[in-house]
Amino acid sequence: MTRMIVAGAQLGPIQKADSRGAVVVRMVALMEEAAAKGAEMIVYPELALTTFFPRWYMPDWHEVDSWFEQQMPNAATLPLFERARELGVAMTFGYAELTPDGHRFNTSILTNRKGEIVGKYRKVHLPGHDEYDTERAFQHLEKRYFEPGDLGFNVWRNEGVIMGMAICNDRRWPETYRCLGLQGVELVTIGYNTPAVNSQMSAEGLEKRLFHSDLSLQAGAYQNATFVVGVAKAGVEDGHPLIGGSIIVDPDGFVLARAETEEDELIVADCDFDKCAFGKSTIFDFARHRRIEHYGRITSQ
Ligand code: CDT
Repeated sequence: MTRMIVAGAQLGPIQKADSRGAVVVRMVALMEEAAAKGAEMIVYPELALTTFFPRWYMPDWHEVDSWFEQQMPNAATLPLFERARELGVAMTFGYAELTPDGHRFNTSILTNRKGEIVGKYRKVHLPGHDEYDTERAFQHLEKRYFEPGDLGFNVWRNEGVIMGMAICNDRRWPETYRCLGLQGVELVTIGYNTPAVNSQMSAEGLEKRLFHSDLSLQAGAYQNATFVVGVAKAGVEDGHPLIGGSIIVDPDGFVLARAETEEDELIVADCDFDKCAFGKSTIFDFARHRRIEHYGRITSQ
């Protein structure tokens, strides 16, 4: 029987001027709260160490690179890794990755309870645009600052649980969960930074954005018989509002825990991973019920 208390560590806003060190102090505080509640796994948001910098157009690539990490762990994040090892808490968090050969990715890593990195994911579905867009109320330049991830959707058996990662916009695509589901995933972790308003359509606001986030996470969980943890960076960053709404979802698609604020806030759920087996062996027994001869269009266009 595999049971684990899983925590989602929603972060409130990170301003442009906030240092990584200051953010890590906040992340450690949430980890200590999680450990006190018995959590063995903690999930932090996408780009957890900095403000959501893709909202800013930067012509100077030196400035761009100041938002990226060239090593993980590094001096700023080492205290987080050390505290994770001391507390025996596995974790996942997102950051902007600059590789030694100059590639930039929107990345997340997964550690075991010894603070060792066991998995890495690079965001596949990059939203937004790659040049300054005068038509938008604000920019979303992920396509300028990141390349599409080159690692695919993988899973790792970590601390007895089959875990997979995705990042923000990935949560809106059924293919994300299905690629992980086909590998037997039991826990999908997804950090996000989602603007509370649409930069191209003024009528869309917070309520609809929260609904679409829930809808995507709950459907992904149910249709793949897996737990899903979606964790926001929330609140107003330098005048730009991000949604909260972090949730932990069970394999039936029910929400087990939900963040109520747009601040640093911990949510926890006692996850019985044996609950994944029923869906995986009945209605979503992929080997018996999928009809792949009819799915060609999904990968051919
Ligand atoms: N970070 C991220 O992927 N955000 C997107 C915003 C889409 S609007 C360009 C999201 O899907 O939440």
